[in-house]
Amino acid sequence: MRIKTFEAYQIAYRQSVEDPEGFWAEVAQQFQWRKPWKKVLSWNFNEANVKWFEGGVLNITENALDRHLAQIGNQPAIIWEPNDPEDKAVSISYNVLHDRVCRFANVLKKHGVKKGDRVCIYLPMVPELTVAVLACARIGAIHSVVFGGFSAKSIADRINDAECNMVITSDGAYRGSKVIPMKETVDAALDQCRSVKHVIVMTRTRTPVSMLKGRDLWWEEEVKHVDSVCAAEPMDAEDPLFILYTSGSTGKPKGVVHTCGGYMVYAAYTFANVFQYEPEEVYFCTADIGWITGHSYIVYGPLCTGATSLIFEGVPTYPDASRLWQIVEKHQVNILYTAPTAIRSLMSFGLDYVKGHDLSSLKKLGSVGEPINEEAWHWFKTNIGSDNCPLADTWWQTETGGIMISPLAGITHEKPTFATLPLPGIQPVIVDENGKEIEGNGVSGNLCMKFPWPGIIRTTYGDHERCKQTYFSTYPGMYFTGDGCLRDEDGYYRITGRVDDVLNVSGHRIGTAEVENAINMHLGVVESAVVGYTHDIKGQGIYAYVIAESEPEDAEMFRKDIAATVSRIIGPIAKPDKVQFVTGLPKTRSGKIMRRILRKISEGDMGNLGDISTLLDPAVVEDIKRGAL
Ligand code: 7RM
Repeated sequence: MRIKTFEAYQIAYRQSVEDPEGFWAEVAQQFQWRKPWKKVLSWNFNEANVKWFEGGVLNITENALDRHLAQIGNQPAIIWEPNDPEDKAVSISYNVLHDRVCRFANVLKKHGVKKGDRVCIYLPMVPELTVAVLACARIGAIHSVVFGGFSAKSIADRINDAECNMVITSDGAYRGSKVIPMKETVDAALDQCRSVKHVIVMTRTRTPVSMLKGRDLWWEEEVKHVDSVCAAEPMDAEDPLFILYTSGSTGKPKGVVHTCGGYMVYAAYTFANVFQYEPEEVYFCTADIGWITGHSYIVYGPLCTGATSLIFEGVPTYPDASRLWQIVEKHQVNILYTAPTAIRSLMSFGLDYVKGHDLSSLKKLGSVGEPINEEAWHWFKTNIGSDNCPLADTWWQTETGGIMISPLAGITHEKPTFATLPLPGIQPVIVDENGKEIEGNGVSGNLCMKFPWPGIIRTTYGDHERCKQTYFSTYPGMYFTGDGCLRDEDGYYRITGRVDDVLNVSGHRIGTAEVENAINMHLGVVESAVVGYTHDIKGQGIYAYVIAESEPEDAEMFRKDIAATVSRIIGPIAKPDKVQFVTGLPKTRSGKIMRRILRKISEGDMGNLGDISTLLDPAVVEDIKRGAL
């Protein structure tokens, strides 16, 4: 299962293409199953149907916890670094984590949560978040983690879509110098949710909260009164494990569903191989568990590998821009997995923040979330990795469950800005606009997958048709990623970014339609169009063109009101960076907004706007150009 040389990678890759079922069966055998599977794979991309390890029975927490207790029960499973560096870090062994997960699983059961029920988790980056996630998995409840930066309305939409009957949250959250009220936000969300029977509240900030009799429960109180034994629920390989909402080019975020067997195999296999994890290494992923990177590479992948996973509560710039390097030194971190936006931000503070920190424990680096530019790649490699750490630029998506295209650290030859080669089991194809495969090297186009892998999305919760439409209908017979890419002369892949209306702002995935809908909810807004533009630190910034009912008297104030509205409707991560008031939008005769033109203008690229012959009213474009920010 572990690949140690490039030749071994080539052999594994060939085998995975020639005999995918044989290949994945061998990988899956390394895990603990209650019952073996009957069929490794059945699939039909036209119907968006994929099943792995059918008939197999397992519980992922037995693989993440129980399986390790005899050998490494006393090894830290989690090291937790709090927001405030003066506060004490906490180390939680596999034994203790097992105990806490079982207890909390019993709390969930006691309050009526059953296999198949949906549980919404809205927590800061504290060990309890991992405990809550694993406790759900222990009893077969489907967790839906909502990132702590989302608004009450976003939480409500997600709770209602999945009809969650339980919410797990905290009184508040520490994030840098801020204290964020979490329970208050949940309370506001719950005004619009009827399915929720109980809310469990963990104490973090001692922020005053209103606890509703009969509904709300204190975490600390509840865990006192339960048993520490909780048998793991036997799960079919294709039973859902979790739902994670992610933005697309249209409509509200979709609930991406991953299932127990395939997801586990894929998350753990990719973790062990990409990072070449060795026993006792300390691994630090800076993502939030509210995103897929946190699910797969803070919780499930590392724990199913018996790794030590560091969880950081705060932000890289608090108390100052040296915080990550302090953490690396303090906990002797061996593997650091972070995002280009974090690297660019820390880069901008200068090397003084890096100097003076002993980073010699670092052995391997990783990057994820967006294309990494050449400057950031070299800065990370040289100044953080001292030019002797491999750097894995890992390309993947919420929908893929795990890393798809990436170097194996220290094994695959690297090229700056290239995600390099597909992992074993992954069969990428590049297609043109007509869906025709472009073969050979030195080509570019849209990135698709022509064969399933165990971590592939199974459905979008409650709406399978949407899953089919979004991922399997653009290019029939293939999974469409939404990304553009090129394959160079050596067959190496470089992902160039989204080709649809999805933005990537500081590694956060945001749909332009979502932001437009939020802006349009503001009083006095007639219509809006949102595009992404190149931003030095965030990767992309949000540029909104807004038609106001009447010319705003105080444009600056109106901009702030719009930002506040977006914050309220989606969350602060979706606030537009620029708002330009316009009198019209460039539309085709059939009424479609020509975003291509708006994108060019937002980049300051006014000269050549391309073909504008289908434009209804060219004068609109001249107006917008004149007012460009
Ligand atoms: C893991 C994650 C997915 C989108 C994806 C890409 C972009 C992610 C890279 C990347 C270039 C990378 N899941 N993306 N990693 N682009 N190189 N190494 O980010 O669902 O939130 O986003 O992110 O556009 O489609 S995600």
